[in-house]
Amino acid sequence: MGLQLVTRAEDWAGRTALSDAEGTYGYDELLEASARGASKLLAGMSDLAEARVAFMVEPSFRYVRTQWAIWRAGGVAVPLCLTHPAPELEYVLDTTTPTAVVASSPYVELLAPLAAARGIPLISDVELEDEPASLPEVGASRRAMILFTSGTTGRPKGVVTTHANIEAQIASLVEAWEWFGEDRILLTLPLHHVHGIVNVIGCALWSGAWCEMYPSFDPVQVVDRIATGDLTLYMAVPTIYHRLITHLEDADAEDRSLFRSGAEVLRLMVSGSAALPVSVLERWRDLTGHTLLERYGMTEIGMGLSNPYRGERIAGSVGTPLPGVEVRLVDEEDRPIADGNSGEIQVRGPTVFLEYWARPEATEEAFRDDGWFRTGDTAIVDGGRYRILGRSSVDILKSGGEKISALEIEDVLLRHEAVGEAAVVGIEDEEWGQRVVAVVVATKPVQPKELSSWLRASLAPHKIPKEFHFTDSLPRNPLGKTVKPDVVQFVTEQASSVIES
Ligand code: MCA
Ligand code: AMP
Repeated sequence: MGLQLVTRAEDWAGRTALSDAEGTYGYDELLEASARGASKLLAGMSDLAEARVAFMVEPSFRYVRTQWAIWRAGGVAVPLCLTHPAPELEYVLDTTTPTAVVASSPYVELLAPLAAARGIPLISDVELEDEPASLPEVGASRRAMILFTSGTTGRPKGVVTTHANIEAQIASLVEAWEWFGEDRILLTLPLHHVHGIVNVIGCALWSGAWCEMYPSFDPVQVVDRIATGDLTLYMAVPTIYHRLITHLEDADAEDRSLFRSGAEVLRLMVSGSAALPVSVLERWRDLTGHTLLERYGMTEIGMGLSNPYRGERIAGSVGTPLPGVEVRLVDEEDRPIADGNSGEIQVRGPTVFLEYWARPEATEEAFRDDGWFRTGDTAIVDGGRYRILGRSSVDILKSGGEKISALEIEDVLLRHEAVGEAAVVGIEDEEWGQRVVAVVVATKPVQPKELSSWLRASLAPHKIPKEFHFTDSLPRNPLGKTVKPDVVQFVTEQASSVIES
């Protein structure tokens, strides 16, 4: 049957698929360019047979061409995070052992020595084309993509999804949110996460719609673009809506009114990847007339729960299971619990990922025998609708929609010669959801800036604590484990004497 995104695109010939800073591209151009890209990657072979291909390309037509080229050649797409420093990129390369790396010009300098050291050929994204060759038949059960996500133990895990998983994730959202060919969506999200890859681009291209791509989020650009009234859909994380609100509240009345008229044309605005504060939902409604549709998802499952497209959207609720997704709440013994009690969310169905890349024990640990995936999120069902209460681990933080492991940051901090003990916590924050904060017991004098630079050399910028606090000892339980809630309290009490990083 072949890849459904590709076969469906053949039906959309003549329609616009994508636009970016460099131009506007039809579905036929995407098909042609990705076939040529696949031929380049195949280099005379008949099938990449699930070989991994890593790529570092900004959100653009060139990104989608590369992704489709990898898929059409039978490879597994490994999109790299554009803000990762060398050590994080090396970790992904060493974990996934790609047979090729594709990079756009801003990233060649950083990637070239890393690829060369591993004997991996590096291909410039503009050179990803060759005379069209015969392309392999790629079955839906084959591995399609690896996305990295932080866990409670060790380094980030590679979440492997098959083409069937991705197709099920897209089909579920297309049905629930009534995507159609006349839709036009603005992408302002990074493309190494499900949110941007599946919910925005995947659904648009599946539906014959038009996706406009910006390389990154800029509130001025987004407000101006929405104000034109050309768009029908927008999707973002709560931090982005918070920033748009701040920008609009500072704008003059005429600009706000222009924006509102453009916003009224949109048929749907979605928020997800982190809890949407009720205040953001309400301020956005005042500014636009839109009640944001909040939904719940996870890299491992795609989207699981959603407020209704038609019908009442309830602030603080993430709604009901999406089409094709089974959801249940269980207690510590995995026994389903009765309505009105809180429990862990477990999810089952075709949208749920295949495995953690090269981590069989982690995969086994993540699933119950009967196929239920353990999300680690707790929720309560109220009148049939789910409300997220939190996560079972205090060491997993969410900042600006990015999942961050406190333990990963602590590990790097503890390698600094002046750090004796360290605890990283998430502090409730209006803009970021949770603000990453480090509490350190120093063995000799050290400035926050030095610790910040130390971390920055190894970790992505969003993982760098926004604040450092110093103390003589960390609160610990009788087993010697840091008591994180007490650390949070210490930070909150210290708020008046904050030392900015
Ligand atoms: C950037 N910074 C951050 C974050 N992003 N710090 C904490 N948390 C973040 N998420 C850092 C920058 O490196 C910079 O630090 C400083 O904060 C200010 O940067 P700024 O330019 O203001 O930030 P930005 O580049 O505009 O990014 C903010 C953002 C971005 C637009 C909110 O974080 C973003 O696009 N988030 C969405 C991520 C996403 O798609 N998540 C979905 C995953 P410095 O100057 O010191 O370097 S979850 C998912 O896919 C599941 C399935 C789901 O449910 O959706
Ligand atoms: P990620 O690992 O980046 O895929 O992030 C998935 C996690 O984000 C989930 O396990 C939840 O903890 C959180 N999340 C996603 N959507 C929501 C939401 N609407 N409300 C609260 N938390 C959410």
